[in-house]
Amino acid sequence: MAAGSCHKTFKSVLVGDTDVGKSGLARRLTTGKFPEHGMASTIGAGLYKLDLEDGSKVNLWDTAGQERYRGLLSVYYHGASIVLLCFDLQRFQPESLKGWAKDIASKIADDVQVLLVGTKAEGVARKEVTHIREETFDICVREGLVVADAVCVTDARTNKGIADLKTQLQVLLRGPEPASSVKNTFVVKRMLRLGMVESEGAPSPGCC
Ligand SMILES: Nc1nc2c(ncn2[C@@H]2O[C@H](COP(=O)(O)OP(=O)(O)OP(=O)(O)O)[C@@H](O)[C@H]2O)c(=O)[nH]1
Ligand SMILES: [Mg+2]
Repeated sequence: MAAGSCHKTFKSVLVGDTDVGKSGLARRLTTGKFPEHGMASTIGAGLYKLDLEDGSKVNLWDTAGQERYRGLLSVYYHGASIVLLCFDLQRFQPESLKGWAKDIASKIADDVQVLLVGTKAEGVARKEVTHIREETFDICVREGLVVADAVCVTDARTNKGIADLKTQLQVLLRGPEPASSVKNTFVVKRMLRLGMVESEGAPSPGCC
């Protein structure tokens, strides 16, 4: 930590298929701007510096979604606090998300938190977004990937959901919820529905 600084710098990683909008999101999160004229597909990874309102600093690694770079991902997961698993709400591909969930679950350490981030929400009906949110949770639960109790719905081009995503990052960086609140999560609600747990909690959906 730099002298005089009282905030730790966290590591976070953006992953997901090529073209889902990871780099656009990284730009919007860190500069407040969207690259309207497009960006080249990422090669390897790019590093963005994100300063959150509570003073937390995040080194945000924007990884390449193309298949040929997948072998590098373990390096980026190492030491990360949060993995942002991004998927395109306009062209949602459940099979692909399943692959990501399985792969991440096999590669990350127990203390890494995973946040689902839907991208390109512009023009996608609310009902469709709700359906996709539920499906993403179900896929992750089935693949054994523990995810945060929220799916962030964003559109980097229009700035939709960006402030909520930053808030969610702050919440996750503060650390895990007390065990007593875990049984009320949306994830557990989905697990109950899938018959993966038996006892009933008092679920309240979390979303941003
Ligand atoms: N409508 C809309 N288009 C977006 C958004 N974010 C990105 N795009 C477009 O989607 C395309 C791909 O965006 P990128 O951010 O480069 O995608 P990526 O996930 O970084 O792709 P790789 O680097 O290949 O992994 C570009 O044409 C962007 O302009 C968004 O929030 N809304
Ligand atoms: Mg990119």
